Amino acid sequence: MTEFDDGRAGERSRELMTRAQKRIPGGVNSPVRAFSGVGGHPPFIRKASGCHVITEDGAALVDYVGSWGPALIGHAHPEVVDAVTKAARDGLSFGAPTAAEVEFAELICELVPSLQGGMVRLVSSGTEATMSALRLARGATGRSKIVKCDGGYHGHADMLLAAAGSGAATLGLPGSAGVPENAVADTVIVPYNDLEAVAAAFEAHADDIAAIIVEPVAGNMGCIPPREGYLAGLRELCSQHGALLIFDEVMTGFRVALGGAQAHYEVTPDLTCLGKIVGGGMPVGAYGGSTTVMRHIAPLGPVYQAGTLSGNPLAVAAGLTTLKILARERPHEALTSTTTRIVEGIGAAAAEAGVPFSSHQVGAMFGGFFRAEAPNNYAEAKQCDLDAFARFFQEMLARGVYLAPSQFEAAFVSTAHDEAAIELTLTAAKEAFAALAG
Ligand code: HOZ
Repeated sequence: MTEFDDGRAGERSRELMTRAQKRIPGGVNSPVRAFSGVGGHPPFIRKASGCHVITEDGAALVDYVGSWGPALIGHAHPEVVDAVTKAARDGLSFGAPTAAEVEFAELICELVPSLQGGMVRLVSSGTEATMSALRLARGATGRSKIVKCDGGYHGHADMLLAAAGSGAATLGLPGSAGVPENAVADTVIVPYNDLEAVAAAFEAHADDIAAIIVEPVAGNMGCIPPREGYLAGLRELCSQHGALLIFDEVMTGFRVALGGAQAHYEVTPDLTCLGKIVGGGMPVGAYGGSTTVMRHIAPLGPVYQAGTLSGNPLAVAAGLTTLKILARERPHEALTSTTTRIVEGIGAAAAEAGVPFSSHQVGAMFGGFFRAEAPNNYAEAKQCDLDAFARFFQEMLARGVYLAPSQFEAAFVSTAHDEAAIELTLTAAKEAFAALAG
């Protein structure tokens, strides 16, 4: 080992990848993990603690993937691990109501502004949350069309795999094979941050739009914040036309503020989708809104949605404990300033090396772009120098910094990112940009 832990795949990771590729498509259980966007092989992760992941080759890496968002209070937080361990001793799954899920629902509804006085339904992933919220929106309005943004990613339900960001963007896929044309026939695509396009969609489809689903801060085309007035404009258009506004806060929920992006930007959606942090590292998703809308869901109403592992006691223990820690410690101001230091430090390193680079940050999420001007939508994000990103990614990994292996993903900071981690990151960034420029 050098001064930094070289995080590139060593012998053990390569060996595992060779075995994995024989039994798991592409060797991975989710496409971006295969490193197609950056080349080379992924390091396999043995364990994680605080702001570090430890690879099978023995390197300790400063982690900005954070399990793609959930690890806001660091990996393996002792309180969360204790809660899950205790819950496991009491039984892994009942498929029946529990006291803990009631407390969890109450706390979620207290923390997320648009759910105050409303209701929330627990599911097992972000994909399930968005898929169910859209079914609810269609059921509640009696309309069929949905509007989503170009480069927006809301999980892998058929109707949402059109012009999707994240893994689809990384692989350059405009859609997905296996999605019949009629599954996306009612999906209207608009550019992110473009209110006129949304107004035009309403004009074209008048009373047929059930909902607009949007990541209030786009996180799957890199991290791109809403332009001033964009979210408020969406709110207004939806109210005007009787459509529901759905915030996909799977990434932003509990991250950009305790109450998510809706608290940060003070815009109230009709439905909110949650995932990632809400599960504290376990598979949890949730969707909620006012009692009036949520009463359409079975068994109260005719919109069906169910799940054997929904409200699973281990998952609830992890999520509930994580939210209690956040509500108790209120770390968001400190998280934002840590993130700002990192973003500004990386930007300064790029400027010093003369590499065209820009960034966006909202709270504890950020994105760096190999483009002089930070993008405002997916079309602009696609203009980034992807080769430069891939080289930077590999240089950072070689110096012990684990970023998401795609220009079209966001970076996540946790409360466990300490002085040493920040220093290491910024030193690595200086060297990485110098290597790119040289
Ligand atoms: N699409 C996910 C992030 N935006 C990737 C999740 C994963 O590979 O675990």
